[in-house]
Amino acid sequence: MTLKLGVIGTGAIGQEHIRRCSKVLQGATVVAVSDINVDGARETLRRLDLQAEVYADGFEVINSPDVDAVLVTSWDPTHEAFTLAAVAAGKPVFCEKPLALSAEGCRRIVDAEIEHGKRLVQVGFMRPYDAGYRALKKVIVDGEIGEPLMLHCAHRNPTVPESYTTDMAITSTLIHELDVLRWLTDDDFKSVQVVYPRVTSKTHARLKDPQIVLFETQKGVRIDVEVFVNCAYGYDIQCEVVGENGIARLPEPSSVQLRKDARLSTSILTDWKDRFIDAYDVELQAFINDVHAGQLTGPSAWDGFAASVAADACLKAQNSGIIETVEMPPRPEFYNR
Ligand code: NAD
Ligand code: NAI
Ligand code: ISE
Repeated sequence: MTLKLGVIGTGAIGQEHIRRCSKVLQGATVVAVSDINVDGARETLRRLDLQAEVYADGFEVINSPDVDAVLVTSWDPTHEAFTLAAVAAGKPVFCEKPLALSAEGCRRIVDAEIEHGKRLVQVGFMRPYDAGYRALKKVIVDGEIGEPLMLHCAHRNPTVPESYTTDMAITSTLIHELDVLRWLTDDDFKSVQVVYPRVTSKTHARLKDPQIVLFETQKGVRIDVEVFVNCAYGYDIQCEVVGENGIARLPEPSSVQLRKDARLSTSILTDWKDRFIDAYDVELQAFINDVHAGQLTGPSAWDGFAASVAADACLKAQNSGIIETVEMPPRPEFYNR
C-alpha cells in the first residue's frame, strides 16, 4: 500500500523532500501540502508536475483523513506545535531539525509520544545515514584508532540570510553536530563553552560569526566545533577524530581531480542540499519503510530532546562566556526498546 504524505512547509527543504518522496523513493506519495505562502506551495506542485491538495493551514493537513503521515519542513519555531498535533492525531511524523526551539518544547513531544504508547516521531537528523559518517563510525567501533581522545570539527556555510541570528548558529546549524557527535562517539556532552574569534566583515549586527564551541564529554573527550556560516568559499563539513593509535577523518565528498593551468584542484560543494543528498534519500526511505512496518527506528524524539538539552546549554554559554554544564536526564525505558 502507498503511504499518503502531507507536507507542511514548501520552502527549500520542503521542495526537496516533496521531490524525493514523489520521484525518487518507493512506497509513498504526496497527497497534501501547506505553506503560509500558499502561492509558493502551488508553485512547488506546478514545478514538480504533481497533483496534491493545497491547504492554507498546516493543522488541516495533519487532520485530513487523506493523510497517513506528516512531514514538517516549515520554519524552526513551528515544529513543536505541528509535531504535537500529529502525535495527538496518532499519525507518524517526520520533523525537520530542531524538533523544538528548547529542551522544554522537545520534552512536551517526548511526553506526548510516551503517553500515546508507541513511537510516532522521527527527527530529520540525516548525518547518521550518511555513508561517510557511517564509515567513520565503523573505524572507531572496530578499534582502528583506539579510544577517541579529541575531535576537531567544522560546520561552514558560504552565506546565510539576514534573518539568521547568533542563536541560530546553535539551534539551526550546530544542532546537527549535537546529534551526530553523540551517535558517533557513543557518549554524552558534559559541559560547553562558546568563544568568539575576530568577527568576519561579511556578517551583520545580529550575527556573531564565526563561533567556536568547546565541549567536554562524559568520557572526558574534548571536542571543538567551528561554526562559520559566512565562510564565503563553500559548504564544508569537517570531522577529525584523534584516537590513541591514529587519526580518522570524515571522507570528503567525491569530486573529479583536475590538472589545469599549472594547478591540481578538486571542487568544494556550495549548497547543503547537495552535500547530504544521498543521506536525505536514505533517512526518508527509512521513515517510509518503518511506517509501513509499524515501528519507527530512526532518530527519535528522545534524540531531538538530547540535542536540544545540549543546545540550551550552548545558548547559555553564548551569553555567559563561561563553561556551562549539560544536564542530561536518564533516557526513559520507552526509547530503549
Ligand atoms: P525555508 O524557509 O526555505 O522553507 C520553510 C517553509 O516553511 C517556507 O516556505 C515557509 O513559508 C513555510 N512555513 C513556515 N511556517 C509554516 C507553517 N506554520 N505552516 C506551513 N508552512 C510554513 O526553510 P528550509 O531551508 O526549507 O528549512 C525548513 C526546515 O528544514 C527548517 O526547520 C530547517 O532547520 C530544516 N532544514 C534541515 C536541513 C537538514 O540538513 N536537515 C536542511 C535545511 C533545512
Ligand atoms: P525555508 O525558509 O526555505 O522554508 C520554510 C518554509 O516554511 C517557508 O516556505 C515558509 O513559508 C514556511 N512556513 C513557515 N511557517 C509556516 C507555517 N506556520 N505554516 C506553513 N508554512 C510555514 O527554510 P528551509 O531551509 O526549507 O528550512 C525549513 C526547515 O528545515 C527548518 O526548520 C530548517 O532548520 C530545516 N532544514 C533542515 C536541513 C537539514 O539538513 N536537515 C537543511 C535545511 C533546513
Ligand atoms: C540549515 O537549516 C541546515 O540544516 C543545514 O544543514 C545547515 O548546514 C545550515 O547551517 C542550516 O541553516
